[in-house]
Amino acid sequence: MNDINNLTSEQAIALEEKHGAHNYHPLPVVLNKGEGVYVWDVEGNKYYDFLSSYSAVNQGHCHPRIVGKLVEQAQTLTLTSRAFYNNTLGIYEKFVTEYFGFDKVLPMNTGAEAVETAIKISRKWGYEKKGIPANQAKIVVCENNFHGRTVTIISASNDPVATNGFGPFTPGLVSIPYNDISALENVLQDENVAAFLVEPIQGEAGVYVPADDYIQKAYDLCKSKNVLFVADEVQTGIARTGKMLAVDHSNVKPDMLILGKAISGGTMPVSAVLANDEIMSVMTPGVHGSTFGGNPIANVVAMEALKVVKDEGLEENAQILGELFRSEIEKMISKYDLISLVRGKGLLNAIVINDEEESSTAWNICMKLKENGLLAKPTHGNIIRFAPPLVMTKDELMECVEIIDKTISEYSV
Ligand code: IF1
Repeated sequence: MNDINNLTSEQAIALEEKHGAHNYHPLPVVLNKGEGVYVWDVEGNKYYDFLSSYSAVNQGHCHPRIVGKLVEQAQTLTLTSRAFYNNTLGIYEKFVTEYFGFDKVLPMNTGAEAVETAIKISRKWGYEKKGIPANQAKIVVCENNFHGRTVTIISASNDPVATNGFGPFTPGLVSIPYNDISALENVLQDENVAAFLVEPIQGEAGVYVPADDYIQKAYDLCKSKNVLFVADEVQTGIARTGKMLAVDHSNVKPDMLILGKAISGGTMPVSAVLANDEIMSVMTPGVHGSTFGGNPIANVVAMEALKVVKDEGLEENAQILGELFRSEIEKMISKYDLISLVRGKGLLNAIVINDEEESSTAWNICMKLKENGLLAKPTHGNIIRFAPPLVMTKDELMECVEIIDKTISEYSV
């Protein structure tokens, strides 16, 4: 019964129900294989993966080059801790800082860890470089943000599901409306603000793309007030929005860049915080760290994953296929009342279902999409995120469009 290779979906779900914490409500599909844009369930059914593990498998599932480096390093040296040097970390640090154009990188594991790291660096910079009085530093965030699940990060959240029952919360996090320049201007009157932490596109909130000039104006405001502009590109980065970074659409270079997810091609937890020396110099020996941060497997995997993005032209592919996808969905909007709008950039898109947020329509549509061979999941209530791997071809995308059209038409009758 408990043989990984002889498990039915029902058995797998029952095991998780009995033995696992119930902090998720997954779609009832049990996957056992992934390759490129496809995943398979334990009964052998094949699906297009239109979630990409929330933009972690931008390079496609089990990319042979990335997995090859993982296996090779895993058979050589997996972990040294940072108590000692190793032959991969310096090479990786040079590679990734030159790749994104920063002086230094602080390697971590999960996205949340990288966000926490950026918050710590911002505060320490605020005290030591900006002269903010001790323990008075403020970090400005946006309403409806998603930056992770730690207590400090949810202290910046206005989502009751993410916060209820987890207090007391970390002080010093100030929330303003997203895509509202005057709100940012007002809050930056406070001289104790050390940083503005922002998603260039709010993913979990429902793929909210701000006004074209929002990021640029926000950046300029921060610079005028000696406030760090910190971009959380954990979900929008690594070519997802049609450029290497979502901030590239605004020609903005953040003071601090937070990466995660697809920096490893979805093979293992790898994250990073990048900044220039004036900021990163506040991180002195012993002030911060992590057992697995910068481990040899992560280092070689991340280098290969980032090379694949450029070698396979994933930025341009995401840009082209994203425009095609949105134009095809726009045709459906004119055909069906069920879809009220589509929004996104590159291959980070979402459709809004024409029903109450509390309705189960979006979920039911995702269940029908599954029956028709495509996996997607609602974000909040009536919004369905569509984010396939960036290696998808035009023909594969058009097949997915047909599946979505068929599903919506079936559902609309
Ligand atoms: C889950 C959401 C997406 C992120 C941004 C930091 C993190 C995330 C912009 C933290 C992580 C993941 C978490 C994952 C589902 C997914 C997600 F639905 F939770 F909100 F993508 F929108 N910054 N997002 O999107 O990175 O610690 O997870 O590595 O199941 O919680 P992490």
